[in-house]
Amino acid sequence: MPEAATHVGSGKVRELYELDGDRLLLVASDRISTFDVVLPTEILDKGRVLTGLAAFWFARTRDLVPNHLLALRPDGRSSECRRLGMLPLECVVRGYLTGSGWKDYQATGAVCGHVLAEGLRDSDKLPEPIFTPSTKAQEGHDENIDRDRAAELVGRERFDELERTAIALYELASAYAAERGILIADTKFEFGLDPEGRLVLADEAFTPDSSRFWPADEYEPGRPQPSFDKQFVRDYCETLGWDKTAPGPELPDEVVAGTRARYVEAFERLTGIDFDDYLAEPEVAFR
Ligand code: PZK
Repeated sequence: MPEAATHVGSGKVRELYELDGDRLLLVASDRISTFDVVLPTEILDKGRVLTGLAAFWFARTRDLVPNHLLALRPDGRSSECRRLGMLPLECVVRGYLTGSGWKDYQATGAVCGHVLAEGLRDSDKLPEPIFTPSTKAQEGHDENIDRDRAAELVGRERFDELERTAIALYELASAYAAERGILIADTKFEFGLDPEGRLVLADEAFTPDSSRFWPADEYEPGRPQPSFDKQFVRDYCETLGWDKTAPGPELPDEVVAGTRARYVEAFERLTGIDFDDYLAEPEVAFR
């Protein structure tokens, strides 16, 4: 890198650097997490798949909401982004009932204040997608909150705008993905504000790390669904009797290869772009 970049943050598998006063560099590694633990074995090109997928969705949703992406770097895993004032909400949209939504529903019949019909099963499709914001936890899991609490954090008008925007994004992407054999069960967005106070989509969008991708041809409500991308890793880990605390296990070559193939398959199905073409010229792929 010609310019000096100060490290300003870490996600589980991504790093964030400051380029200058108004630009950040988001770098996606090939690390993979399962059961909330980052494993010691990397999945070759996973960071490039996720970076390319996010760039694809940013291009496809720019008429709905502006986003922070300025440019992809030639390495295919680094994105130059506009620096924003981030809003303190994880903006989750659920089209299917699973994960913490399923847990909350079983305990209370509701998710983040959305009272749902009785008798729903794990992984059932919801009649309408619901906006279920959570707060960013410093460590551990984000905490689901109800609409009033979320509106306190960002203001009522901004909350309404976030809800409308997040649902519209989900409807666009989930319909598109479903036609290509991938169900997006739920997804998480992060938004920020530009200096004029306009809402801007930040972070990543509709990647398998920010969303649950399910293979449509195996969808069967009433049980947990296989993960489109991580199921080989989970299945392998389940054979080990691993207690799911760090450090996680090394993955054998077949599991790495099968998992890489699933990431590449998701990329190609969703974008319609040959992954090798993306690798050759990342910045050209989505023009
Ligand atoms: C920002 N994060 C979380 C994500 C990390 C950390 N465009 C932006 N402007 C200002 N801040 C952020 C962003 C974005 N995106 C995002 N923390 C700050 C995060 C990924 C990796 F290390």
